[in-house]
Amino acid sequence: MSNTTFTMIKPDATSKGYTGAILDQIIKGGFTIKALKWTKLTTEQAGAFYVVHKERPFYGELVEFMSSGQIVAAILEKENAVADFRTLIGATNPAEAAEGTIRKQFASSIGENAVHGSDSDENAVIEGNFFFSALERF
Ligand code: FUP
Repeated sequence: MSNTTFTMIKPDATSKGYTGAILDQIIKGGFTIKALKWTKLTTEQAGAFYVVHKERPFYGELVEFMSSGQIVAAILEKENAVADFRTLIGATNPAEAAEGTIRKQFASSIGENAVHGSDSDENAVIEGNFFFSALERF
């Protein structure tokens, strides 16, 4: 079990002004921010980040959406970070997300679901390294 995970606040949530409220819930949920970046992905960068989903029918839409606006990327620390963060954000489809979760409150659809959370310790490392150099974390 690792104590770090990776998240992005997605373009739907940044454009609706939810960034502050989402970061507040992440911090109140017991996570420490170890690295933080507000940026925008090119289609090539979004395609590379989600390459694991390349064969899925929603890949094109996902890449287009994730490069359509600003995102906030962060490395988070907490005991049992990957699993606890996925509990905090709720199910991929906000219609199925539990009451009080970030996706239940801020997401509008399975595609535009407000936040990303790594699904394994291994992917948390890969995804954190995608966005942050050693100088940008502590
Ligand atoms: P999650 O780990 O909860 O982010 O969900 P997945 O890894 O299954 O999916 C990654 C992203 O692909 C989701 F955040 C949104 C997008 N997606 C769709 O657009 N349609 C789908 O049916 C499933 C996922």
